[in-house]
Amino acid sequence: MSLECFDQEVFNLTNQELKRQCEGLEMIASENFTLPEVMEVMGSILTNKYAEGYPNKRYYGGCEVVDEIENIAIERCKKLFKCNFANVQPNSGSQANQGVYAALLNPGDKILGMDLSHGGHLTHGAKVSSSGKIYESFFYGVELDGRINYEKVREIAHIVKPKLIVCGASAYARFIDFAKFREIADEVGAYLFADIAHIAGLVVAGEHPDPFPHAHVVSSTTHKTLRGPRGGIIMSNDEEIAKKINSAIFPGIQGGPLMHVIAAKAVGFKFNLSEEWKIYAKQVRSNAQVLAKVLMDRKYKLVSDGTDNHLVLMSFLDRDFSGKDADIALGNSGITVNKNTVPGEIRSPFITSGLRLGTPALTARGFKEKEMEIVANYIADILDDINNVNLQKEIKQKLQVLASNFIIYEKAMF
Ligand code: DSN
Repeated sequence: MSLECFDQEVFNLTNQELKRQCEGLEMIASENFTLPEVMEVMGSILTNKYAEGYPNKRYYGGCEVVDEIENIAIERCKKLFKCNFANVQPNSGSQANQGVYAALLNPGDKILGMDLSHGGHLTHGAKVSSSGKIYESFFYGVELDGRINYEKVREIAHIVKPKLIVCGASAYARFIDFAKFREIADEVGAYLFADIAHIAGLVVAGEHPDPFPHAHVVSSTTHKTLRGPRGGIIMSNDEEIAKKINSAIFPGIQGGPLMHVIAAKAVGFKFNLSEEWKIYAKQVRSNAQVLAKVLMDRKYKLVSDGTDNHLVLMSFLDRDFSGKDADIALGNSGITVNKNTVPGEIRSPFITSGLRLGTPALTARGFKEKEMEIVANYIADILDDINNVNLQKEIKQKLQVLASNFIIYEKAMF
């Protein structure tokens, strides 16, 4: 029986979401469009199989086939990140990070990460996350110019003496200097952990400096700039760390791995290893450059005055509207973004003075510089006249026409 016949409610909602994704413009920096082939294997019978353990060391029978699949995913992941070890089992980026901490730290150990309100991530020690509850967390941030001041990181590290330093961010538009972070980590005897969830797709294409050989351990999600299925991965070149990571993920924090997702990760990695991938990643950055330039030409302030990667962070500290207002106005026009705090923030995290915009999903649709220029100008038009609901409606229609020329999924998936 088809899903349509069996559960019309969920079928209809899924189609509604498909329509939303296809008709609107997706500019949330952490979202992307995965491949139909990735979805095909993710929706396969592999979901039925329990496979606690690792290839050839399972606690269940019948794992011969999924062992092969996991080994393919591991080998492709290692090739992609040019490293000796990969664990492809984490269900998410957060669980990957939890696994890294569990492997390398004891409760109460000190960690130093980027402040959430400066572009860091919840799992980098935020007090509301287990990373800030189990471990004693300290933070570095960005300066008012929107950039990490590595000398300040060094000063804080020398005062705090953390056992682990986390680098990586969710809303940072500049390259991360992994070599500099390692220098600092070595000075204080800390592990360097790079969470490259946002930039992994650029890193593997040579469009962002590599965290290896600098980081002791690296984590990522597979669904952001990598365009694979939702999930997490952990990589290292250190044999001892590798052993600890494996035990921390299973049996430490996870049970049976999601074999359908691991297979989908393998399919995604195959795409990431192709020549086509390099072209995509280059275009993501080029589109972000155009977006940044047009917004700045239109007198909008960007944190750090531009971008090196796939995202821009707009600051409305000099405007009489908030990130939330901008998020709503763009949402009314069919452009999905998210409000974000900015350096020197004066509003609450629910209101904010900033907006984070990314180009990975539009680039996956085939948008190039010309289309980005059009979109960026529409964004500026909407924000210039933020209360003009008629303009928002008008632009929404125009953007639907633009989107219809860039079909992301050839046919309805359901
Ligand atoms: N939620 C992701 C992001 O939007 O950056 C991070 O986990």
